[in-house]
Amino acid sequence: MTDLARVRDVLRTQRIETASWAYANSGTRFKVFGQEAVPRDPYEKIADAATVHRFTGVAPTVALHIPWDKVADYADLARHARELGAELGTINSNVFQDNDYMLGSVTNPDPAIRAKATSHLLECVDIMDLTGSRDLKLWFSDGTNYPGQDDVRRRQDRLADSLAEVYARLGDGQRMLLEYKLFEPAFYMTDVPDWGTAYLHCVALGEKAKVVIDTGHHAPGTNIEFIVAQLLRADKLGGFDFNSRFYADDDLMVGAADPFQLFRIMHEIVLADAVGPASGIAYMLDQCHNIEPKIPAVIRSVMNVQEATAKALLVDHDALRAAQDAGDVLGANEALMDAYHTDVRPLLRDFREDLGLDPEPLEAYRRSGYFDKIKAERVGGEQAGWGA
Ligand code: LRH
Ligand code: MN
Ligand code: MN
Repeated sequence: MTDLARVRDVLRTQRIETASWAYANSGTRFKVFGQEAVPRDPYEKIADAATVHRFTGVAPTVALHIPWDKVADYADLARHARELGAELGTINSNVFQDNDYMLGSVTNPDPAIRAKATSHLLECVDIMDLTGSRDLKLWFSDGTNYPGQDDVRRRQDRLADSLAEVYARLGDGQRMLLEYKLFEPAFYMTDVPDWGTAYLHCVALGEKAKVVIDTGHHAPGTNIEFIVAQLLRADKLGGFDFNSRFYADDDLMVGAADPFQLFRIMHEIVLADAVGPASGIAYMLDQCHNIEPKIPAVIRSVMNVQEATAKALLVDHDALRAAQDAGDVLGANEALMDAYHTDVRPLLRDFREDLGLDPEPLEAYRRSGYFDKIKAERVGGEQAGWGA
């Protein structure tokens, strides 16, 4: 039997990081629909992230993206976050929006362009020193569009050299998280396309290098929880970029397209006793809210992760193990599905009340008047967008 008090204890340790770009305008290559009251600078993005934390109680940190969140004084930005009850989190690098990177960044055939890309990654570590961030997250758009365009192995060597230079710059307590993505913007071959490639580079670098699983970066039908289990075994799971996909890298709200997949992922995490920060696994949202209101969408996403986690915590592990060991296929499946079908919303309402929060974060946010306040305040200036 599962003890509900234990479920709540574990949930209390869970932290979910939100992304600064989730609060900015975003869209597709066809159209970006601007929304009212969108932040105009990193300070306002952090204010929105702090608001999500105020109503959920489990999302204190916000990930920054450099240069989208470039400021003159990062220590001041960190102070601003603390004043609002939040903290700065992961630093995301950007070597994909400069004309020089058309043929790649750290894998580019031109050594001068590779040096430029590596120096940006090093600058991100300098910023981490100022913000107190633990993690540098690296995602590379590098790849080729045509067979023969460049030499696959030489590109891997160039990538390894750049990563090694940045790895050597990491301070005590700092980590490098390497994110993979199957395709896009490169279409024939991506230089870090899968967890195996990311894993090989991380192993070569050392224990401060870990793999990030972005749930939207796989081929349809990929068994992501298998990858989770494999990286957990190897102690190489650095974190998640949570989101949902229907077709490609859709960046929709986590748990919206496939809540069952999210549950299966969290089941592996619970089995490894890795829900809380002590595991060193970072739980981040990497989402874009193109047509829905952004702050409520982030609150909803945090709640979706909590619901999947609560269900995973309700799995009766004794019954599951007994059925597995007895070769009872249906019994084992039932042990898992029983937990998945449980309505955990009452449990989470109690959990929030225990934390001194409103049991219904979305309603509480709507009642709070925060949106009207920022609508009145954020007049003039230019709204931040994905990429600005
Ligand atoms: C690219 C990506 C990556 C993040 C984000 C800004 O696919 O989703 O995960 O760095 O863009
Ligand atoms: Mn991502
Ligand atoms: Mn992505």
